[in-house]
Amino acid sequence: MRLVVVSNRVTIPDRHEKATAGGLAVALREALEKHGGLWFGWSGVVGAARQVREMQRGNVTYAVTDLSEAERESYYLGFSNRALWPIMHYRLGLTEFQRDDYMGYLGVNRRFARELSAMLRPDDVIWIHDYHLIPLAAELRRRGVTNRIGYFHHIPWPSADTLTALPFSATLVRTLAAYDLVGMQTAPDVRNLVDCLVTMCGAVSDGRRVRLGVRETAVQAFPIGIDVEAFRRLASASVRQAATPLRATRESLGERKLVIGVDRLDYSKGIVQRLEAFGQFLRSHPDERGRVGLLQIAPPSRSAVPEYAELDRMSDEVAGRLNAQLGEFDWTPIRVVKKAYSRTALAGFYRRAQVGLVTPMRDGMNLVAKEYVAAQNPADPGVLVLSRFAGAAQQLSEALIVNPYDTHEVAEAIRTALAMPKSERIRRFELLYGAIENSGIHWWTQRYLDALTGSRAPDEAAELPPKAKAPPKRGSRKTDPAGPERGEGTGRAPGGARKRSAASDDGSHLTLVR
Ligand code: ADQ
Repeated sequence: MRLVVVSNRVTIPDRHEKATAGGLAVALREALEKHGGLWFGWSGVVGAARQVREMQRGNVTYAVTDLSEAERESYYLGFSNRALWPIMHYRLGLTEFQRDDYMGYLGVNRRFARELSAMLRPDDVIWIHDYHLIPLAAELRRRGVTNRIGYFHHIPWPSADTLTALPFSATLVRTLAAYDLVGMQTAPDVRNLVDCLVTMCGAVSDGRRVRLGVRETAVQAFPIGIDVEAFRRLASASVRQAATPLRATRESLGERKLVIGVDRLDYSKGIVQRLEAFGQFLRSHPDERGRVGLLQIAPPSRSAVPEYAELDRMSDEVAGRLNAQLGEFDWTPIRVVKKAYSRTALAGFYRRAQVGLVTPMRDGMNLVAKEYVAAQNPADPGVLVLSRFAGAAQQLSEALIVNPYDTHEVAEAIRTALAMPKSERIRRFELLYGAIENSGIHWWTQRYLDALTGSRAPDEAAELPPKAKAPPKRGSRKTDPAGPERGEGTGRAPGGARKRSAASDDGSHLTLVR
């Protein structure tokens, strides 16, 4: 079999084979290398050239196509990011539907199908990613493609009640029946999608398989993970490096504690609400003033969409107001940094922070939550505060789970996290680490492909990860002892086992460019 991956954006690795992507892109690339493969999608370039360009890297072909300005406007900015993204995140008020955008979305999917089908071989297994490309399999089937085709949906799937507000939603949902396997992040997403297929399209389902007309589609949850070991090693390494932002942060913070937020600047991530919650925490607990700071790292994304430009302005405004109200001449409570950092620097920031504040209003999974856990020092770990509306909350129940709409609740969770005794922090960390380690990115890729290729029945393949190994033993912490000064970077996991790392410091920030 040859693997064909399709995603909205394709980033071609540079000639020096230096990785230029986050965990998901690296894992997909590895799967492509294992089977030999083709990665197809938008080059990221807007221009007149409409020919597919192919580049060979080892046994993987990267095939990219440009979008015209009109296609970018309608397919990408319009229907994908002004209609589908908000409605899938339950933000009906922000959902803007334009018929022309929808037509442009269908048009690009049709064109992708035409270009891709010309490159397909009979033994190809096709794996399509994300909401930009929902109708792609239906368009491929229309062209006579009979290969196995899977889809993975990286963002939440809303209830039928919500989705029906989107014009043509039933037509769009129906196109999912063209897939052999549809993967979702969580069990609630699976339930919502199956319900949509049944109530909006008249499908018949046993909850896991959906029959619509002559086609049968498996719908399963495959919670995405990270390369835990690789990220842990990056975090250890970052502590040893001399000129890292981490070192500068340590110098500028001194003994002060650090709360960290890391997100694309996106309204689904709850950044403004998080800043307000931190302000509330300082107002409710004046004794904490001057002793702790919030570092919010938020590189802008999709700036051409007005809601994102507005969020950019609002986050500056709220941080400025809170700093003016609560700051002192020698202490700034909130720092908002709008740039992307290397993975090593990011891992170092996570490790330095006593609290990871991950409070999206809705999120398919949220990999930052998992990265924060992976980066902790097992002997003196920080505490994860996590929104109940992140898919990750389904797995990471030992985090402090909060409702991000409740500013007071988040504020109190920050207080609880900062005051948590070390023994309790270690207990929670060990359980969280076990959870992410047992459902890492390689597990995810393999399980999905096993289910898609039929080498394992979909139900079985999507079962929960192997039971968490026994939590790392306390004694093993001497392999990764407390504090950067005390023997960081032994190359060992909390459990003490030496493992191979697949990571490198790649300087990029997003998993798949959105
Ligand atoms: P995203 O919405 O992009 O992904 P997330 O899962 O948190 O959200 O992944 C973001 C990635 O970007 C993380 O790996 C993070 O480290 C990185 N990143 C963010 N800010 C950065 C910065 N300033 N510098 C460097 N790196 C930065 C979508 C869905 C999620 C789902 C993923 C994967 O919205 O719910 O978890 O896909 O399926």
